[in-house]
Amino acid sequence: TTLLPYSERIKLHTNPTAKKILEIMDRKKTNLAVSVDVNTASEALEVIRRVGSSVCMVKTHVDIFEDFTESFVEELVKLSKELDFVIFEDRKFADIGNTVSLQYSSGIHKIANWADLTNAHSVPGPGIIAGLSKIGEPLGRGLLLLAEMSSKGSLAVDGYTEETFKMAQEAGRSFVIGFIAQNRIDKSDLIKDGEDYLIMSPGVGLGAKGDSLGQQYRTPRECIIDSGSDVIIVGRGIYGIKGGEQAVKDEAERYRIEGWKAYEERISKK
Ligand code: UP6
Repeated sequence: TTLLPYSERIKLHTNPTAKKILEIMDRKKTNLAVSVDVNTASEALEVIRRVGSSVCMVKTHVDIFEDFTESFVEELVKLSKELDFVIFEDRKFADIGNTVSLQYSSGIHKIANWADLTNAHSVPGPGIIAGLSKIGEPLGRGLLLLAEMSSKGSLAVDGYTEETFKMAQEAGRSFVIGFIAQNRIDKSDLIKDGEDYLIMSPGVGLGAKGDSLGQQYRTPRECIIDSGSDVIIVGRGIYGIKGGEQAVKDEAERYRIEGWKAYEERISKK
């Protein structure tokens, strides 16, 4: 389905979050997600106000914030409505079903209450999907499985990636809507008629090729055209840009335009 426009893939999904993501992408002409990995919730909100109109999704790691409160969540949800984006908490759950259902619904963060989308490692087996879906599916939330990672030396390759795809396929698409991956892992010989998955790729940058801790960057074009990703996820490349408020806003627009041009080129190959 990589050659289909996002708008034509909406009907291939039943999950409300998957539909919403594709609708926003089509409406705002953006396949950009910004990852706001800053130290405080207040800084994160400032970044979001600057980049919100350029993105389909804002990705958070709320366990990084020193000042997480319920009012952060209220403001984030308000901005998501005003600026029209989906909220993705990059929690990377990785435990047995019972534990993850508690981690997802409870604690300080109560992720299921406000995050449209979250993600999980497949390493514990299908119980992790069952545990999370018990909480998230009735709320219309979506889940991505991590099938590959952007970091050097990742063990999520080959058989692990293939088994992760199969695990998602067996769970059905009412809750699992896609993958964090570096490639189009839903290969044509595996995918069934009418099935569609969203592939979201972190490790995207127009400048540096990596960092000192194993991160590896590819350009938006490499992700979208060469690898067939649907959504590019950019963190430091956008919020870390020097030059103040306007520079962050401009950089988000630059990535949006790059990502959208690549997508238009991809679908024109039909
Ligand atoms: N992330 C990756 N690679 C993965 C999965 N997730 O980088 O395979 C997340 C990181 C970070 C963001 O946790 O929040 O994507 C990338 O940030 P960066 O653009 O600043 O490197």
